[in-house]
Amino acid sequence: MENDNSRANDNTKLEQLQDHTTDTTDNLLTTNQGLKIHNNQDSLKAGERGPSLLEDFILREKITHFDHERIPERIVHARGSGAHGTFKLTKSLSKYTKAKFLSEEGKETPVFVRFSTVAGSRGSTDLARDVRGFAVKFYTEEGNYDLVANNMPVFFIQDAIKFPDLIHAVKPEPDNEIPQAASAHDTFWDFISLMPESMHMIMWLMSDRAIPRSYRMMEGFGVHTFKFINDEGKVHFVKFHFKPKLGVHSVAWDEATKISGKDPDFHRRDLWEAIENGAFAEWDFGVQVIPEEDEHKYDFDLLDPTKLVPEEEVPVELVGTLTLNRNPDNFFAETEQIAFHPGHLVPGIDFSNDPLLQGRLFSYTDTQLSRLGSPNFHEIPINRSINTVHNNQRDGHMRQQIVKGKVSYEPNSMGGGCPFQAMVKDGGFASQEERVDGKKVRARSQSFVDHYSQAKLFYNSQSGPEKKHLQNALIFELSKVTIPAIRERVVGQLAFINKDLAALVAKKIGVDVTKLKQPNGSIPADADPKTLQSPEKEPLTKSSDALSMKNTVKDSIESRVIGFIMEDGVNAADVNSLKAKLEKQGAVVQIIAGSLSTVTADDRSNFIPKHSLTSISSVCFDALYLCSGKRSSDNLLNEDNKPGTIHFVNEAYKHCKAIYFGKETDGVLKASNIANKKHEDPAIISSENKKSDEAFITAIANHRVWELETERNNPA
Ligand code: HDE
Repeated sequence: MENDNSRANDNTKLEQLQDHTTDTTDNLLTTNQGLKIHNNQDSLKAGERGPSLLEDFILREKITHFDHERIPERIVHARGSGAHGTFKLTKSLSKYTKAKFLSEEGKETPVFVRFSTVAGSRGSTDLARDVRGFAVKFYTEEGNYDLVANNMPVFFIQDAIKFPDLIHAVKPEPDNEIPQAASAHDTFWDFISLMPESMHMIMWLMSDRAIPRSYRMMEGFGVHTFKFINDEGKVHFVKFHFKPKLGVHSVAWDEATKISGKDPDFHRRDLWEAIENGAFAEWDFGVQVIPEEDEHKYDFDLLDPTKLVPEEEVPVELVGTLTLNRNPDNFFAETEQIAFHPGHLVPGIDFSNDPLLQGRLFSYTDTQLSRLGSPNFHEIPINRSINTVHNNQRDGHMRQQIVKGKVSYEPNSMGGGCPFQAMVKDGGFASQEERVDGKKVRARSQSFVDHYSQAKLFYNSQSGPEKKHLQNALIFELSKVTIPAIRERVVGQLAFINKDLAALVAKKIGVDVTKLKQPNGSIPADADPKTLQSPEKEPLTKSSDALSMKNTVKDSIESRVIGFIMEDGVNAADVNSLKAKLEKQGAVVQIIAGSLSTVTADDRSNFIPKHSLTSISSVCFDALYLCSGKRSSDNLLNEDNKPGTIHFVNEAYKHCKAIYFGKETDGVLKASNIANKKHEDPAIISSENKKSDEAFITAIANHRVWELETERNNPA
């Protein structure tokens, strides 16, 4: 695939960024004042061995800048990676919304997307079991529109007032700052055990969605219900979706923990390399649209962010494509300094009264003030709107814009009344008029008090292997909880979702289910418990195909990383032919050998290994090819290489990956666990298979044979 940079550069936002981009190539070193520096090796001293002089402004400038080059990391979502791209509308939504970027078919809007984990620090591993952020900034002609989304469609809590509690519980514990980027600890599960409303989200968090194979293989969800408003002022409720063209795929938890050691930047590297290689990441953008009059038609409240709208009840209409096609030039200037805010709106989109969303509307600007340090953060190049900004706000730290004239107030006559307010017909934003009557109360709607039905829906919708992974995740996490009463309370919560699940987990974490006295939820001291009891309710939709990754797209091997294991004597013809076929379909082939020394093939041609058996492990690959050639196979089994080769193969087998044994590699097969396989396994391919190359490609596209996991993990 060719890297189509011309396409990547045709973008108004990128043009704007060019004005702020510099390149040191062929330039002389200067101070920040533009003074050319003659000596960058020695500070100014009183004598060669004497003390440094205060007058050394070059030393002072350099050290001072260095001393201040860190800013506070994001309080949540600190670890992230971003990329530029475009959003192309394929189907007009003008009957629902007047937002211009959603109205004109074919219109392209520049975007910057930042993916993130939530709990860990900036330097933490990408493979933590966690929710992923999926924040999209659309640089529209009407101003910036931010869709600050996650890779899971629901959230832990129903009201923003609980967010600091949730985050304090999941972050490292305050006395010893342990553990990093992990929810498997006492405080998180203590909080969860007392928050029944979290249980639907817990099902998602314990599922494989929390350990994606790639940022490019996860969905994005706006979570809250938003509103669309069209030209006539008619309102529809809307839920936003991004569906990855490559399908939704995950790694196994055992792999996740190992990748965290072998390559903690796994997702960041994957996104970066895919874009550099021209394998642009793509998502379909979709909406679930609900007429305003249907607000109360469902068995849940549309304003409750712990609920999703099943696709069986409201199908997702695909209306656009999001493509990420350009890596940032500078991580800090772009990915770190980008500032998202769900309150960055354009006409035609508005908020619902979801109490979680309402609280977010305060938080995001507030946090930028401490993170980026000034109310002028909108002037940082990555945050600038492509629509010019005119208002009477002025001054403040690091102000960049030079606004001419004497007038910075309104109304004014001295400035001719400018800048004028915009009429609605000229694109002025007017909040959707909504009648709101009510007593001032600190309370929650009774329509929010169903905490288990959609948790059941999610669990019921999972395939067998997905359920197993979810159970194992709960067992892993709860086994790290040191306080028995917390483990008991969580099992009590699980029992409201599925009794077998609760019993299974209980057995593994030392909880006796027969002795549980489980209160149905946490009850504030002054509340009437009856009004807060979550009912034992079944969801209207019993099971939803869209919630299982089993039903995802499995038709592509694009950008899958295939390890070719070889040694001297490898059959060059077979290697080159398979490599060409895989690369034609967009896969990435990487050569692994006993060492990084050049491999000499049977025809005296050479292969240069990218990795050695000891520098990487199978967890960093999607599939393996044991390259044809008796001599290569024998060399892979010599005293030096055998442990690495066999570990590689056995581990890939355990993780349900496709493994292809080329000609005359029986020796490796026999020495591995695969020799003992008892059942037909479509992802173990031998050169004797008919159309073996094609069978390998199909197996890679299928991602993993999760259904054979038990068999593959018990080879003897
Ligand atoms: Fe956020 N969230 N959040 N959040 N959020 C932040 O803003 C907050 C919530 C999400 O890549 C912070 O700039 C509150 C839901 C993403 O820069 C902060 C509440 C969803 C990102 C903040 C929520 C999100 C953030 C931290 C509950 C999914 C990363 C730094 C009321 C729909 C954006 C920052 C990026 C970041 C607050 C809940 C998504 C503190 C108070 C629900 C993807 O403002």
